[in-house]
Amino acid sequence: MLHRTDGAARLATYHTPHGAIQMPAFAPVGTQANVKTLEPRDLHELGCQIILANTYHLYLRPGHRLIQKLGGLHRFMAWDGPILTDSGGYQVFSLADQRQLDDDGVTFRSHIDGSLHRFTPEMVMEIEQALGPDIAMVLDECPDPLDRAYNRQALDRTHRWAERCKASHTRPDQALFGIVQGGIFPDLRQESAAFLTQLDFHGYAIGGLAVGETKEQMYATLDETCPALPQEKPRYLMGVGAPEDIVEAVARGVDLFDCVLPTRIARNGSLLTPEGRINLRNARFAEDPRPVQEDCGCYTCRTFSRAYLRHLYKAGEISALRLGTIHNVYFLMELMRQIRAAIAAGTFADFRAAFLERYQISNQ
Ligand code: PRF
Ligand code: ZN
Repeated sequence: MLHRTDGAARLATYHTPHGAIQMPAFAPVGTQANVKTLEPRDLHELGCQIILANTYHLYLRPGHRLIQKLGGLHRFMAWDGPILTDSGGYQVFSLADQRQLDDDGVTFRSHIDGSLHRFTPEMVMEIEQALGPDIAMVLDECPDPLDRAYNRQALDRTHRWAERCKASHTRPDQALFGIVQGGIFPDLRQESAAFLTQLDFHGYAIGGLAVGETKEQMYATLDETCPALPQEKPRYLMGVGAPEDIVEAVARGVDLFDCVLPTRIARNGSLLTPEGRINLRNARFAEDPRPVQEDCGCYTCRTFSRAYLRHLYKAGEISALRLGTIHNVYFLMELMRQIRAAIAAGTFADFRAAFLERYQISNQ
């Protein structure tokens, strides 16, 4: 349900069988039915509203039938909030060995034991319906966003797969989202948005971005794509989670994000602050008595100094990974709360300008 807009930014509530999601929202990634270093009680305490899990990984290990037998993904991992599963299309392309793609589906070797498997739209729907997340994603192909010929040809296949996913999806308690592709090409994006809109999905993802194009190209593609999607349905930008990209995408009409960024960089010692990332392994923090972020309400910042956390990282203590992850996930949850508050107050443009003025973009 759309509550209000502020420019193109949207404040909405999306209802699932495991609770409501206040949007714009960010979903931490729990690829293997686990957000690395965190437990469900941590996720609740951090204010996480929804998490993402991966069909590709859970199908290969421990298997969707086993998870189904044990009561589905929610019970299996003891997380009672909303779950979204990615379809495996993207993971087959980025992780599996020896992929062979045809119009009917994709054959690949497991990155775990080399065994041979095949994903078709029907098989992926079978797996996602067995896993039982609140939101399932269609099988898609994510091409190089800059290659027009490849995107032209992949788009027709992605659209036929979307039709087949829709036709074989029968769980009434599970939402199915379509995935818009089309690289950085406005006409292909518009065609994709129009085609998927006519199939009437519960929500729409924007795929194929943050995979090698520039930020300017990604933002321009969002400018073209968002207005072509239905107003009343949620819009989900897949695999995006850098704070500056979230703010820019919300400004263009995106409602939902997922990314490994906060959890992955935390395990490297890289922590998010309103000024940008800091790496706690850096010698300049050796005697720093301050918390990671002065005004942060997370457990890590309320309890430990930068100097102590740096010591844990340098000494290879596993607690460092968890304490860093707690801060980074809290930072993103707090960013989303601030974004929602700004949209509610009609001050999102000011929030965006102030955030981007203060936040130094870096990749370390
Ligand atoms: N498709 C799917 N999952 C994804 C992507 C995609 O294009 C991306 C691209 N950023 C991340 N995850 N199915
Ligand atoms: Zn903190």
